[in-house]
Amino acid sequence: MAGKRTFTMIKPDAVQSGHTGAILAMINKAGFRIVAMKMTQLTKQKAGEFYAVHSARPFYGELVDFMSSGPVVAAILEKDNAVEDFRKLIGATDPAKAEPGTIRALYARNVGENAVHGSDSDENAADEAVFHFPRTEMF
Ligand code: DAT
Ligand code: MG
Repeated sequence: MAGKRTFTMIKPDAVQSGHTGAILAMINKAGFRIVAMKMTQLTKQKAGEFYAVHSARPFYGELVDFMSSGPVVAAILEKDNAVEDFRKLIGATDPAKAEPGTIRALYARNVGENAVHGSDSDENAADEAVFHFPRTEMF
């Protein structure tokens, strides 16, 4: 399955603003199949583990607080070249630098509250998928 799957979360800002449906429509229109999906709220502990790679960064505390501040929609997505194509669909981390028409250009508030997560490699996509979903909830 290398290259076929990525992991995403619609982040608390976008869920709270009512953008979940529009973002899922963009994901489907771009040709991704939903393999797993749920609405859930991360504990601070779980948000901290998910973003552990950023623990030395100055924004880590803010990131963990934000990601645990409200519900997210977590999903596994399938498509050829899923990781790279999804990163293109979401746009740059900072919405001010994101290509027009990307999910972040349309819906992100700022570099911290940026509407969606997308995995950055096949290996991380697989790790992030099993961090959130048991195999029995992947279809
Ligand atoms: P991405 O989400 O595009 O993969 P990343 O992995 O570099 O970006 O960072 C993870 C998250 O951390 C990002 O979505 C939002 C937050 N973040 C990154 N850079 C930031 C900054 N300069 N200030 C505040 N939050 C930041
Ligand atoms: Mg990243």
